Amino acid sequence: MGLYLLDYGAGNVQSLANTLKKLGHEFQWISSPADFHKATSLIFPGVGAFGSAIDGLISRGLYEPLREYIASGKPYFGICIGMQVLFRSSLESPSSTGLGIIPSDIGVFTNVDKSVPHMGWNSVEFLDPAETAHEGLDPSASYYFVHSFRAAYEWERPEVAQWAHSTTQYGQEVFLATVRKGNVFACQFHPEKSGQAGLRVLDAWLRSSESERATSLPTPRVARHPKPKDGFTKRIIACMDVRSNDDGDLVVTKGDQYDVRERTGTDGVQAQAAGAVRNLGKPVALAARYYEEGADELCLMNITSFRHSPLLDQPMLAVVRAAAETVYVPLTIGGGIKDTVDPDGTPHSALEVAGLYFRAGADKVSIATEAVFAVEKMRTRPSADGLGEGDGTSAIETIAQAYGRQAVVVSVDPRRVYVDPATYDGPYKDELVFGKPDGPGEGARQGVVLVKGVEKLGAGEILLNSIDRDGTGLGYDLDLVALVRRSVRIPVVASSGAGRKEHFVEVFEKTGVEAALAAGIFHRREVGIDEVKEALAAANINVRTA
Ligand code: 1PR
Repeated sequence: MGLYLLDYGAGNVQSLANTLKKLGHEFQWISSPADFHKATSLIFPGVGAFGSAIDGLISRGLYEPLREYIASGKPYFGICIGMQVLFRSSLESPSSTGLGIIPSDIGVFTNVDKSVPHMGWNSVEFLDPAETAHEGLDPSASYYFVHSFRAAYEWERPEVAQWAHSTTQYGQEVFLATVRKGNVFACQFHPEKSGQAGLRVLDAWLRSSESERATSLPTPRVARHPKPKDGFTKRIIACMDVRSNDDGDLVVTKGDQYDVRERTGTDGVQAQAAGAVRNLGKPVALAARYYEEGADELCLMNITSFRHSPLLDQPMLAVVRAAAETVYVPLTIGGGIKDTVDPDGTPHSALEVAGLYFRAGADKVSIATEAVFAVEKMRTRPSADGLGEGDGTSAIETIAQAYGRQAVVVSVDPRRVYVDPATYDGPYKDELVFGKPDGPGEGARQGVVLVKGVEKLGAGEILLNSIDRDGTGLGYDLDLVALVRRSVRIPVVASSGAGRKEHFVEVFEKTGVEAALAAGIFHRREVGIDEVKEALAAANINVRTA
């Protein structure tokens, strides 16, 4: 008897489990249809794609029992896909049949006025201002959303509107952030990834009595027209490059233009031997610090040679597991997301490797080297748009298919190379914009081919580094960032070069990117995340205050 979690075998459900433990709630996993009878309340942390969720439920014999559980009147809390499966269908997987409890269909965001997926922190608005059943939600807080498909708010259809509990605006679209009726409550955002605000939502639901929940709400039938500006915030991401030092310990390091070895014998924090791997702290402890300091997202990059190691010897998995126990904002893990082979010759696909990281507590994986190979390969299969065609086998395609494109980040590491148009005879001639030695050169242009290619293959976000700016503190490479931002419709994270809080204001104002990442200045405590956010707020840029 008691609280059960439903896991259909995809995505990061570990984070929810960690959250519940932190909140002091005991739970068990649904492992067979019979468990639904034992459950007195159920949380479905749906992660991944609509189709794979439905397929996962069917193949485990859980589809009908889930429907019966909800019909029985016992409390149900759906998260993200766990909300969307309540609908009849989704454009994401048109051949899959949803539970059909809410008589409407999940549509897709337009990317005409905004980047898609909707990835980041946004606010919610109650439909009935007199609403008292807030379920722990706070209209002044921000919650973490990550999805391309959404339930439109159909206020003129009473059979759908009666489910509407709160809405969110993204660009000029208003969609359902939460639904609530009788024993059912579900949210499109991830409370387990929404910091303290999200923990309060989960805690409130878990603590409210069943009798309270069983009462129906009055049907909210108010029109909700888009406001001029949405509540979407710009994200500040702290990045930790992790590698083993010469003693074999895993440390957070930081390069200057990707060189992580000490030149001077000091890293500004402590004296170190020249030639040693720069050591800026322990990854799990630093991750906890950045969560507490208000980072909107964290990135752990495995930059050591063990990113080529077999799965059996993968210390980054333990780092992710430990970090996910103290960090309640999204976690991206990069480095080594590729096909690997165990010493006994057993092959593991990039999809399997990614799956291990998701189950350890990562929300997104970041792919670099394999993305370059995939785009080179797709360019050998001609297509009308000139980008080429994927063959469905790349890491990007297979992971996006199983976990949804929002779980796949592609990390790009361009370096500027000035090419003289009079002498250049390389493969990208038609795509090059020849300019001054300090304008976008070949490196940037090849980067554009790469980002357009990975977007077509199914990447959900671009993490744009710059080898030239990395660790320099000179500010982001604004031309490069703007060029990439213009070239794709998925979110772009600017990285490399942040040295002052003004650099963050500048990159958002001048390029329109969705997020800015920094490493060195945060590690060395030169600028605090709170100072960055204050500067952004003062410049009228939306930020989340934790
Ligand atoms: O190829 O899929 O195994 O992924 C490897 C990943 O490791 C890539 O994402 C690549 O960017 C990263 N990487 C590889 N070598 C290094 C290195 O530093 N020697 N780090 C490296 C990339 C850049 C950022 C850094 C920003 C901000 N480091 O991680 O955090 O530049 O720094 P700043 O704010 O201090 O300027 P695969």
